[in-house]
Amino acid sequence: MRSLFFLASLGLVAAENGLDGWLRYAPLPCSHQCQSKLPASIVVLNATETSPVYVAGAEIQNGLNRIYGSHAKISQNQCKTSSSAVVVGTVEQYRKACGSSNDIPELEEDGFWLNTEGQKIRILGSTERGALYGAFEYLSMLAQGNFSAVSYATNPSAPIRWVNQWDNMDGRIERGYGGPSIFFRNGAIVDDLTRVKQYARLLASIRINAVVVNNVNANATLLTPENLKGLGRIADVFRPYGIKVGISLNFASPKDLGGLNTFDPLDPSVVSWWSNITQQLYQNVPDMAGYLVKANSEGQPGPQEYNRTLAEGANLFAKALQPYGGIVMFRAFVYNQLNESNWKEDRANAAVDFFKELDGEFDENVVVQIKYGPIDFQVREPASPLFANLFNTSTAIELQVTQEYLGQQSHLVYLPPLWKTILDSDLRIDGKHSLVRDVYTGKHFKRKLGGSAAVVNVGTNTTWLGSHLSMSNLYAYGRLAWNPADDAQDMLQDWIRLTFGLDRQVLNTITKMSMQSWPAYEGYSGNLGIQTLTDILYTHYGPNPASQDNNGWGQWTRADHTGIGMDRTVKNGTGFSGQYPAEVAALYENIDTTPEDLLLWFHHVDYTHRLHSGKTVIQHFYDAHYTGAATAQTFPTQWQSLKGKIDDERFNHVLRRLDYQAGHSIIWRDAINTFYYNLSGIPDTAKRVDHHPWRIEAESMKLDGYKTYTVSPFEVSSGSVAIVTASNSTVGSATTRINFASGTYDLAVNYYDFYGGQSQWQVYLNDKKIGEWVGNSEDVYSHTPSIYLDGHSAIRVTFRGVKVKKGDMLKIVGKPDGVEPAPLDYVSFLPDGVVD
Ligand code: GCW
Repeated sequence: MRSLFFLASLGLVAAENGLDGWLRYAPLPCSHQCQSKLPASIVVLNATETSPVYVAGAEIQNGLNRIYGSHAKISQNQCKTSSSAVVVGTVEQYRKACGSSNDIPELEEDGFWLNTEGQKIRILGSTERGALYGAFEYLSMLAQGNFSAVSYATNPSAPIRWVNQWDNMDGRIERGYGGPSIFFRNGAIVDDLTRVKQYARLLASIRINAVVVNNVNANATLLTPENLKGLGRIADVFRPYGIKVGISLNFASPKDLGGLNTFDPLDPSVVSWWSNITQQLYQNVPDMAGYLVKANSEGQPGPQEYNRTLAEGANLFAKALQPYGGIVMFRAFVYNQLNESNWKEDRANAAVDFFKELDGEFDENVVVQIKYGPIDFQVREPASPLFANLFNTSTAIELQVTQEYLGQQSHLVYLPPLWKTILDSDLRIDGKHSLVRDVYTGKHFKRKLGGSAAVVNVGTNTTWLGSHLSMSNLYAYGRLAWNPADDAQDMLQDWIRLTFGLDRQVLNTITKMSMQSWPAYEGYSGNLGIQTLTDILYTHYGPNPASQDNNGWGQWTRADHTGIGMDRTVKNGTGFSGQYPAEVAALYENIDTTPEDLLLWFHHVDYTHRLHSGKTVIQHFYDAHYTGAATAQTFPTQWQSLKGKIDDERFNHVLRRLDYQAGHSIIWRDAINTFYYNLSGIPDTAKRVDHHPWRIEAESMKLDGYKTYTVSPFEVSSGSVAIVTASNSTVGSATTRINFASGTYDLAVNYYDFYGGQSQWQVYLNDKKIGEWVGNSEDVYSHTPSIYLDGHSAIRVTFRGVKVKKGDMLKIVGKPDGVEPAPLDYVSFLPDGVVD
């Protein structure tokens, strides 16, 4: 114990790989006051080792030991209310074992009461699950060095607090950035479920009560007898943590797997097929949470193929599940391909168009699961108007912890501030206060069911999501599912203390970076409600604004030479604004009252349209991209100030990503600005866009073994041209004389690193090697790698403090590997404080 503190005080913090997430129970000093508050024993009111109450006791024992080195013994079922003990169980178990007690408040389902009086601690849940939550809450206090006396009850805002994994049966994860599946491999459930147990522990600690283990783009083979058994094994691992298992279904399973000639939801053979499969599922998983269904969406089969309504489709499953108490989460993410030449067409209209008329037709155990915005997890969207259009239907909100459109965990983006813009939106239903969070939790329309689901997609990587810092999003998601009114920064700070310790500077620095991160990302990706502007036709990662338009996906910007934005007004556009209740509709209908961060979501305007600030839209774009990227440049330096305060393993892992993000934010900045400059012809009043005084283009260097290459899209390359080796076995070199004034510079090299090879580059100054690197980013970072030279593979490496003399020779040698021809875009010589 003592030696650990000694090491910590020397800055030799033990290496950590992230596996324990925020449940590390890192050692803390225990003062006299702390000693007097540590319970000597733990009483568990259920002795069955697989019960959540027993798990709670074991977790407390482990936590006390790891944090404070204390050795509390677990005793079972005997109540020691007066001595130094923590008692954990349900209220009912407590009353049985310890006699009646009238100080315990009324609790709702899964709620708990935490009562600490010196060394006497009571953690009582309305259910065993609630007791486990209380235990984690108590441990969270201890791990943050908090010994205050508390006595309070807390209850969940809603019964549905789920996560959705988009894991495929072959072990790959759709939009997964943390490695392959912890559940599946080669079409079957994995044998070793150790990681599943560790995931269960993390999820239980943030009060998640169900996990859907497979992709909504579902494979019917999950329902083979062998896999049903495997699901049973998964459920057995989750059960002690109070977590139920649910599965995604493929609507066509009766035909594809069952051999029927139809999957018509009203056909009796289909109905009995599903009821039979459901029965078999419950034989294997007696407490299964239910089904998640994506139907008639993005190529998935559904009831509409038989001219049945989506409600008829949902009710098919609802009826099969009803006898077992299961529920159907039916996704509202249903839309068709559209024609952009029709000014009135709009994918944003789809959810209300499809679901409003079905209100009241869903069975009681159906919950319509609605993505937070009308399109698809964009950097900014208004709240989905469907929340204001279902008066007699239970709903849940769908969030995305996995950062599909938000940097794919290779960029730091703390999401709760974005989520809060939706959760706290007042929809003014019937002219009355109606926050989105009161709608989906069931409060507003007085519905029993409701809640949240988040796409999480953890994988086998020890960081779970691909990056240590992105775990704050998972942590905060759980907190918001319990209480959507929680504050984004408060949740973050709890997570920081639990994940990185109690040092003030660590707390302040990570808080600052995280709170800056979403606004920065919005700054350098898509502004004023135009969406993320990523490549929607490929990996959803790097910049490609043109990909939004001229296709049927309906994520249009309608950008042309004079203007940009979707006219979603009733007056002149797609009519989308009219899907909101009157007051909100009026707000969005009028360009003067539309919040400016959603201006281009609702209105098509000229680039010269003036914002309230007096700036034009185009100038706002330019400025926001510069400001956003400038903020990202500060992240590595902010992080570096924590060296020695965080173990090297996590410190370096994070630093590498932040360095990468700083470089990629410049690629974003330049691509988007160049694209709109090119389209509008309107120059940046600050003369930054397409003006790069510190750059030397690779194509302008003396090339040997390298040739020029025209990059597509043009805007992701400086000057739209890069260089690649003449063949995939030729070593190339690019040489140039340096004409900048003698001095010390940071040397940035922009290149492309894609999947399918690990090229090597070396930089020489007057024939002296000053740096080298390998194109292995596909193994290092978490985003989906590209197989092209594009905005996803564009990347920057920086060598700091390089001393150069005017007239020195710079040479870069590139050695291709596989299909990757050691591509180079440009170099920048950056004087102190310059970002170019
Ligand atoms: O955001 C899109 C994703 C798809 C996903 C789909 C959905 C699972 O790009 O990968 O499919 O949404 O939510 O169904």
